[in-house]
Amino acid sequence: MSDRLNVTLIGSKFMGRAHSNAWGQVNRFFDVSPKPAMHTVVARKAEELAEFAATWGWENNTTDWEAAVTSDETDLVDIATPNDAHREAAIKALEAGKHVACEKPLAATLEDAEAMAAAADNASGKTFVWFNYRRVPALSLAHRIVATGALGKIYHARACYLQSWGGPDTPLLWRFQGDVAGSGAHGDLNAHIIDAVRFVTGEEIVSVEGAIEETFIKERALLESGAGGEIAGAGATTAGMGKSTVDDAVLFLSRLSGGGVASFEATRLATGYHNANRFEIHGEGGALRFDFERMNELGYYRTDVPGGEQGWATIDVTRGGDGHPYADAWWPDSHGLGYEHGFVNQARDIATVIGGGEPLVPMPDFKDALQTQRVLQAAIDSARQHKPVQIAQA
Ligand code: NAI
Ligand code: SOE
Repeated sequence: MSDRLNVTLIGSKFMGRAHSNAWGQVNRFFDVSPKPAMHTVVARKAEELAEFAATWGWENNTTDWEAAVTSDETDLVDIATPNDAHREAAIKALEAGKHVACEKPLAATLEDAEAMAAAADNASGKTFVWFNYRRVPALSLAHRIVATGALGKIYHARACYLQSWGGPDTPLLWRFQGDVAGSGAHGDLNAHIIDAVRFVTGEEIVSVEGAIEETFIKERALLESGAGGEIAGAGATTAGMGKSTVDDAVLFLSRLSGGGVASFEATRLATGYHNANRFEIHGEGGALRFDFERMNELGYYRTDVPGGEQGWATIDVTRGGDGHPYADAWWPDSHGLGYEHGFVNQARDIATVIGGGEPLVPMPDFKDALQTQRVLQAAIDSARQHKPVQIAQA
């Protein structure tokens, strides 16, 4: 096998930029084998593509995704398109013998996710899903702490993902179109925190006991041209109104495989919060808490000291010298990491797994992400049918 891993990326906007940065940085900070090479970027607007490719360092660019995905020169297909486009590109790539790294949620629907996982089962290529927060050092460390047994039995997991960009002025972007996104805040944000709870606790979510799904903003302005700025569509020109066909918020209660309980809340209308991706885990031997808005910190409450000395400690997780995951590859201790580092860390682990090595912390593949998708679907079923829903386990 050549030591070069030719990456073909589909998508050139928000995640297109985040992934381009990751593939561009990974060999500078990590010594991986095979070495990712930025072979081809694919997007729909030919007029913007050449400049994008030049800016980020892609060797080739094309609007023909099928040719790029099946090309003999492609080793890994990286999918950073809206959710409804994941299935076709992933299955085409797997059938062509490629490795596939796909953005979250795995798909717009459970049916698509099942088809993708089945295709992965029958393929020679390896699969990966960009649940990037697993590779934020605080989450990686939380996973490791729980894995040592330090928290003992887990009683509670409490997770929320709170944003506020989805107000009435935000136009009818693809994230508000059910046939493209599959769901709203639910698949967009609950997917991350379901994955985080599964990853950190090492437990599965076995049932949804009750759920609420709400669409507050029923109609939004129709886009006339382009999508405007990233996520909230700022600067887009609009004409007329159209129906939003996704949730703005979904909240649900669950049971964990170890006997504990968990709550989840995702919304894009939490005025005052911009990217509050949070969890708290309470076990018999201690507790952990995290908030992405303070991503370089992990809260840890230990009960193995005298009661009078117990209290929340705030760990600065960027001390590579003290063994914090991924931190040693970056800057001297306590020099801070940002959003983009999680993606570079994941690029490191994707290349390592393709080369036959081990990721620093567990990597979600299509089968793993299908389990998160089952939880997403169970929450919607529970909300719409007003009843508890058991979740099939892999
Ligand atoms: P975006 O709207 O910023 O960019 C989407 C890109 O896909 C654009 O280049 C667009 O031209 C292209 N595209 C759209 N439909 C296509 C199609 N049918 N075929 C080929 N290309 C198509 O969207 P964004 O924010 O980059 O989201 C893309 C994916 O990444 C989604 O699945 C989203 O859920 C996920 N995402 C994940 C994040 C994370 O934290 N891991 C953060 C943001 C998005
Ligand atoms: C918008 O809600 C968004 O960009 C999501 O699509 C991402 O998955 C999340 O990580 C940040 O917010």
